[in-house]
Amino acid sequence: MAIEQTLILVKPDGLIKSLTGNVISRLSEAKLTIMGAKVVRVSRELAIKHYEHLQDKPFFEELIQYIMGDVHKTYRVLALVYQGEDAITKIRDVVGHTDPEQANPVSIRGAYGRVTRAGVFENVVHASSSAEDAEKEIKLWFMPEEIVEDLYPVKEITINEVKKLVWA
Ligand code: DAT
Ligand code: MG
Repeated sequence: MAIEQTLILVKPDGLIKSLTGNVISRLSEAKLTIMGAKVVRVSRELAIKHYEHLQDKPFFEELIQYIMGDVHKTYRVLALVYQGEDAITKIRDVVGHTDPEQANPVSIRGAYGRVTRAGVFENVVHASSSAEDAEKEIKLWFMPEEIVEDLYPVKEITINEVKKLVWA
């Protein structure tokens, strides 16, 4: 068994239903270590990159609108990085099947997810499905400084004349 990292997103349906605490409690059953956490307003660009592999699916546009928060009018997701032995499988077990109707009722998606009449899986959470996906997704959602340890190799760059917001 290898030490793995995994990206978990509590999607907008999870936030609007106030399920964040429940989800984190359930994730803690996997006995992993939390490495990063933040609330993100998802841009269309980020949504498309995250679901790149599904762009030919008929439900792609609905999926993008769902993760961006357009469906639930709540424009935020909670992004979490966990690390530990066999992290990807352990988290996927707690999270459950992609389709909430097929998910084990005691899994997060089985307990809290639903399928809309239009056939969209509102399944509350995302969890990485392989080590390759996890690396791609963690690098997409987090900067190195937002994670408590360098999970992947980093490099230092110097950026000149970059505009940045600071507190006024
Ligand atoms: P997972 O989120 O379990 O890794 P996935 O990567 O195949 O599943 O798909 C990403 C999301 O797309 C999934 O959480 C919900 C949606 N989705 C997948 N298959 C679907 C389908 N057949 N109908 C509707 N939504 C689907
Ligand atoms: Mg997936």
